Amino acid sequence: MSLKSIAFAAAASAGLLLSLPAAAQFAKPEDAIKYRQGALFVMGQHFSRLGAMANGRVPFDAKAAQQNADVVASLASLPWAGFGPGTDKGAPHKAKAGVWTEQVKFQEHADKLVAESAKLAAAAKTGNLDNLKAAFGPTANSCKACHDAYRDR
Ligand code: ASC
Repeated sequence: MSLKSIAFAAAASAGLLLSLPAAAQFAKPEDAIKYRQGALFVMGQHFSRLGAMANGRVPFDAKAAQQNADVVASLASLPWAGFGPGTDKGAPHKAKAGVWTEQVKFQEHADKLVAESAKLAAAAKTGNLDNLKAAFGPTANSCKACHDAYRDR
């Protein structure tokens, strides 16, 4: 295979992934539901560890903060593909119908988390607790705003 055709194949498969309906990336709706729940769960675990530092419940560890924030920022863009059409059923979950009826607003919440968690990771990289604290609140608010609007209690 020539370099050119490899590049073409790579671009084509990237384009295909982007253009496929999200549900089509999963074998079945249950997989999409588990995927988004898994990504959100792992993110929550690492975000809580940051919260413990930001709120003074555990001592600040700059390296751990950076690692946790990097995980959050890396995972922040993942869950949303798991909310594609047809993934409102197939396994137990707490997502409200608005996820599928207000896709633009839901996506805005997702984008907000991606943006805030990128700032959080940049803040953690400075190794300064005050920077971490300043970036933690807005990120937590983006979690909470979406949960309030789109997650059942
Ligand atoms: C967390 C976590 C969330 C958010 C949210 C912020 O640690 O798991 O969902 O923070 O509680 O308000």
